Amino acid sequence: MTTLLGDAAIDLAPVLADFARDGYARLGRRMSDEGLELLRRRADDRMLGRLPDPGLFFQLDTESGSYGDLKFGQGYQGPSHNYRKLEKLEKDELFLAWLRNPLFQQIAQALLGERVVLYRAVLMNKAGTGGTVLPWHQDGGKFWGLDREPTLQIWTALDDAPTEAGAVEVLPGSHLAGLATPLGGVIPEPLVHAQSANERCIPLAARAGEVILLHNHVWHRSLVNRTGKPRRAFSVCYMSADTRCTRRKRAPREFFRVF
Ligand SMILES: O=C(O)CCC(=O)C(=O)O
Repeated sequence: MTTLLGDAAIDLAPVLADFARDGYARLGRRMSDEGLELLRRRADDRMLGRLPDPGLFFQLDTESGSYGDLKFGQGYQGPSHNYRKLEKLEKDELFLAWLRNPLFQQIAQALLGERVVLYRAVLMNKAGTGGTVLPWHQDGGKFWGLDREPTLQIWTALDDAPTEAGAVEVLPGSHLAGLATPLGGVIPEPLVHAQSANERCIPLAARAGEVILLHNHVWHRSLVNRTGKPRRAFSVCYMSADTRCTRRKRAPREFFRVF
């Protein structure tokens, strides 16, 4: 397998201290140029249907940029660069190789213990035509159907993501207050105003290949892409292998073992 990971060494202690305090931490540029090239091409291949589908989840984006206009449950709808999300990317050997890289292993095991599983591995795409606003949210709560809260997501920019491309924005330290609502997910507007989140947020502009740790409870959002170029990122949620799925309507999920 080609080397996806850059070779610069990193001292993790300050990164993990930032993560604990702020709910996010920058790891710098970690994916090699070769890795970027491969994963971008693979993202295109998947969206354009150039490869057999191993059973990925697809969600087409809106034309309006409005979150309320998103449609769910429609799956793959033919070749398009305008898919907003591709999930289950652990089924793709290149994305799997990236999410299993030794740096991520070190971080995940330091934070979660030796045995680590995957909740999700998602390509988040804002096509050159704009994409959609992703409102303030937390990635956890009852909606996720887990017996404990997930805490670690590792986000990798596959393209440059300056603020005007719809970079991820965070409200630093907001994870320390836990879930804003028991359900989790999108944060109700009155709470957003009460926290002056729109005024106090920090945009995490990133260059292609940069990696950012995101605590699931840190309030985060991303706006539309005004650059005319795609803004793709790969986001992976890791959990302790002790985590159990609590959903009842369907058979409980068995989580994919990563490390
Ligand atoms: O990349 C984005 O626009 C959003 C990322 C995000 O919400 C996540 O990784 O949980």
